[in-house]
Amino acid sequence: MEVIEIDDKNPKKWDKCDNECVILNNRTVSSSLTYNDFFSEHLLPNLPCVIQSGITNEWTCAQQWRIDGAPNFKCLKQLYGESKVPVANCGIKYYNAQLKETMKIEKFVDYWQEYRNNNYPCEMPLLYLKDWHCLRDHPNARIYKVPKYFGSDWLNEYYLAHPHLEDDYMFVYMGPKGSWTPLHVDVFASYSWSANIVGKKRWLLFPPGEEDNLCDARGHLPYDIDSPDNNIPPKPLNKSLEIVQGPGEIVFVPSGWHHQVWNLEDTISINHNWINGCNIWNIWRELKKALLAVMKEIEDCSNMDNWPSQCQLILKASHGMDYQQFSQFLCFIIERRLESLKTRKSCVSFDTWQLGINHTIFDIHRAKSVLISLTKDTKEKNIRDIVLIDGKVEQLIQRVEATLKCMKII
Ligand SMILES: O=C(O)CCC(=O)C(=O)O
Ligand SMILES: [Fe+2]
Repeated sequence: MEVIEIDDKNPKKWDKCDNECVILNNRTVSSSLTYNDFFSEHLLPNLPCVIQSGITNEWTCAQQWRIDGAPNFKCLKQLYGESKVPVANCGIKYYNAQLKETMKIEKFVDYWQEYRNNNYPCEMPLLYLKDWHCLRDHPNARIYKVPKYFGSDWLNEYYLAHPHLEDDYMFVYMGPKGSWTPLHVDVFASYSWSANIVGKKRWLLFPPGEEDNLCDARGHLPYDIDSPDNNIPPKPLNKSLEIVQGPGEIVFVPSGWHHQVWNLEDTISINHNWINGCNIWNIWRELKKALLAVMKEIEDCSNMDNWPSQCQLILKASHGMDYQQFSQFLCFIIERRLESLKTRKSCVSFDTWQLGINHTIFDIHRAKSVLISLTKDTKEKNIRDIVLIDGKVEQLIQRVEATLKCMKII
């Protein structure tokens, strides 16, 4: 098992590098880039890149799912034909997304083959299989190995350790030439990575804040950045970044960057959403913002007894996570890492990557500082008792501080 580690032991240095957001000139990086360099040049400053092909070639899915540079339809049907998956219709807008239905892979592949064989006729619908939890449906199929760059993934670590929650953020996307994903920012403002097994994608990425220039007069973001119907004010869109991602290449999408994606050819990709110590402050900021929006939305009922709990319920439904779940998530990450320091046994992610000691300390430091901020916020909003049910969080913070002091880290 290999170790993922960072060079620096000093938490003060990490805090300074956050969110510098300078656009790099060269965004293509070699697959021999070290973990430490990816950490300091992309994760901490929150900057995108394309990792050259070389990593995906050895994956089982790359061998099974493609044939002569195209999707291997026969194999996909044989292996997964009976799986039920979400399929979007790229031609039908439903609220601010594409209309989705559930379909068997077998049926989707039959459609795809027919569409391709008829040279993508406009009379046929344009369907896109998205957000398929392939690993959850086939837990023993070792179809790919998460690249080391994405080995520190608190979100999927949490879900893999809590199988009863029956969720994760590890997906497969497959769709014909022309299928696309509307302009969006990823769930919780998480990072994503996307590896092309077959085909080519075009990406348009906007650094955080740049989306404000895309809004219409009513403050609404466009659904399709290419649509002639957009009433985007004539401001120069000088800060977008266009990427064409070829077969085998992996795109790293930073936290809070809006993006739109088009499949330029028949394409299959593996996509994960993830959170770690580098973007955890962004995740927390977005959660706070989302709660404020909910509070504003239902402020006319604020004299109801259980108004704070109602706000949390709506937050969970609309944002996907509430304060309580977020605090449990942070506590889980800290507990695991404290245990690893105590037992001198590294945390292992995806059965593959061992977290180095500096990385373990970095993770604890980051999770703890967000947890302190969360505790403070719950006190200010007078919701401490519905979020932090007992005194566990405060005790954990004390234990972390004692441990870091003892290791002469703070
Ligand atoms: O490939 C796509 O269609 C969308 C991918 C995406 O939005 C992501 O990976 O964050
Ligand atoms: Fe995305």
